[in-house]
This record gives sequence, structure tokens and C-alpha cells, in this order.
Amino acid sequence: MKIIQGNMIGTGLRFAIIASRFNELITSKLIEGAKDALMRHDVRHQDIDIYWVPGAWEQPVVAKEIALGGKYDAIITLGAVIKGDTTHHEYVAGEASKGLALVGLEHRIPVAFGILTCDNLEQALMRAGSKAGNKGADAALSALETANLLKEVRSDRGGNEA
Ligand code: INI
Repeated sequence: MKIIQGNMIGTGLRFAIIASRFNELITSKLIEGAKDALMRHDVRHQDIDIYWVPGAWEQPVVAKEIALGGKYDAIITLGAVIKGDTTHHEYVAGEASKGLALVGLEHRIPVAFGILTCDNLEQALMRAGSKAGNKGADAALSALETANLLKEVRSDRGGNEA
């Protein structure tokens, strides 16, 4: 029996963080969590780039362009969609998650989903470095593990061809 998994060693890996300005109070805390998690796993500061977008809705198109560039081992998307008085947030969160999943599949790159979807600001704050941890750090570690796992899967089948 062979077990294939991604290690948590970040040496030499490059990451793109896409961060939403909408709910920036939350996003900035998620960024700190993500950067800290990556650097604790030996990712170099200069190997992390941050792309700011207006909101979650804009994340997929920017992720796609970044993926096309081929410069990074993984993309980490960070932000918060918080329920409002209308159903607007449902469209924003739904399309962002669908679009980002598609980018990962089409471009064969890990796209970690670190966009919180919450009922209120308190829930978001809990997940941005307080009681419920830091989902930015969680997303970053998922990206790191999956990037290394994809390397293993590709080398196991003898190359990177389609
Ligand atoms: N964008 C977010 O990132 N979070 C939200 O909670 C949000 N809500 O609720 O409206 C939001 N809307 C803006 C959206 O992402 C776009 O930037 C905007 O619609 C312009 O395209």
C-alpha cells in the first residue's frame, strides 16, 4: 500500500494571496494569519505576493489571471462575505466560491478558499484570529499541503503532462 500526501515544508514555494478590500478589518487579520503560517513553514517573505481586489466577487477573475501567469505554487483567497439586509451577499459568496473552484480545476493549481461566509461581524471576528482560530492561517496551510501533494502526484505519475 502506498500513501501519498503533501508535506508541510514551504521552502522554495511561491504563494499569491488575493485579499478583498470589502470588510478589510477582517481581511487584514486573515492576511496576518496566512503570512505567519506560511513563514513558520519556511516560506520566504519575498515569495509571498498580495493582490488586493475590491470584493469577493472580483476574486475569481484575478485568480484566473494569476494562475495563467504560472508564477505561483498556490493561490490563497482571503476575505469575508457578511450577510446583509438583502440577498446580495448570497450571489457574491456563491459566485466567488464557484468561480474559484473552477480556476483551481482549469489551471491545476491549489486555490485555497479563505473567504469567510458569516451571518454577522462577530462571527467573522471569531474566525479572524480569536476564539475560532484564524481561517487565513488554515487556508494558507491547506494551500501549502495541497501544493506539495500535487508535486507528489505529478512525480508519482512521471511528469507534469496533461
Ligand atoms: N463583497 C465582499 O467581499 N463581502 C461582502 O460581504 C459583500 N457584500 O455583502 O456586499 C461584497 N460585495 C461587493 C462585491 O464583492 C463586489 O465588489 C461588488 O458587487 C462590485 O462588483
